Amino acid sequence: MLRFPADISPDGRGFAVSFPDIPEALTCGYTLESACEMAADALATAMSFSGQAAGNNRQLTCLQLGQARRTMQGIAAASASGPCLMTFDLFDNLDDATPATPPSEPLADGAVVLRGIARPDAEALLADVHAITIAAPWRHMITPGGLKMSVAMTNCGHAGWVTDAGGYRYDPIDPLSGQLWPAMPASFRHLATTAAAQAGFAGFEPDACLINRYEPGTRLSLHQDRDERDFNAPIVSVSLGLPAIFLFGGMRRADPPQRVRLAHGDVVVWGGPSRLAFHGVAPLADGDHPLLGRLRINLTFRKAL
Ligand code: MD3
Ligand code: FE
Repeated sequence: MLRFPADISPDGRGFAVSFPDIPEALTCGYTLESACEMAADALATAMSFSGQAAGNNRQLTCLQLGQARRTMQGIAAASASGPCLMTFDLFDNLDDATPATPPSEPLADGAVVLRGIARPDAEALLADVHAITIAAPWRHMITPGGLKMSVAMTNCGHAGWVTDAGGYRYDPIDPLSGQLWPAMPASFRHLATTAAAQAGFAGFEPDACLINRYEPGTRLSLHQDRDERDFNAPIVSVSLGLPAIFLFGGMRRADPPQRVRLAHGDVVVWGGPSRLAFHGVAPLADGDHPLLGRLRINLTFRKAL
């Protein structure tokens, strides 16, 4: 029987979950449930991208993974609310326990996760994304260093974020079409302003939305968002489709990042001191989402101008 331990996270505020022999699957979460979900994702990623290098654990089937996640969620729901040290069996049958996902979690000073709040709007948002990509198609931009980004991007609003040999900037014109970027749909603006207000940023008026498309294996390396004029305005991010492990670092590139699972419908408001933190996205694990199949789409709302 495969066993794995749960422990108090290094910062003492949440939980850490690890698998024997799979160091990539060590994850921390604010709740045991989120730590377990992330561990299951990290395990899936390790299996998809690291082959069979490190032993039997990588040969778990997808079916077993689903079962593992349900079991871990069940244990999380059944456990006492305080941090505890424990070891449990991966395939214990605890499927009856229904975990309650907390509605919002403080991630860091100024950063708030609003779990699932975009779910009811997801279909409408995706229809709008589709319409935007007819006028402003997905493209893989080139970094100033000459590397092609693995994440495909487009924009809407009064300005779009672009990168090419000349550097990073916001441009009112899509360089691909020579036309203005498509207008920001009402569905986008409404979600962004509502989420910002819930997180304490009433009056946030985004003028730019960068739309990122991830396929399995694609990633966004650690960076800061510094191309906007006013760092006092927050950034609102909306995750749709396959879940991702978001890497949330500190003010220095070398600060070790927290791993935060962002799933379909999760909205995060990044303001205050977190606004200039280093952050990125770990290589996307493969999966099959009911609305988006093998894709993750992320919207980031910004006050750029
Ligand atoms: C924390 N996008 O587009 S969204 C980006 O999932 C970007 O596509 C990621 O980083 C994605 O620049 C992460 C979450 C996010 C966005 C902007 C931030 C977190 C942030 C800016 C400052 C701090
Ligand atoms: Fe960013």
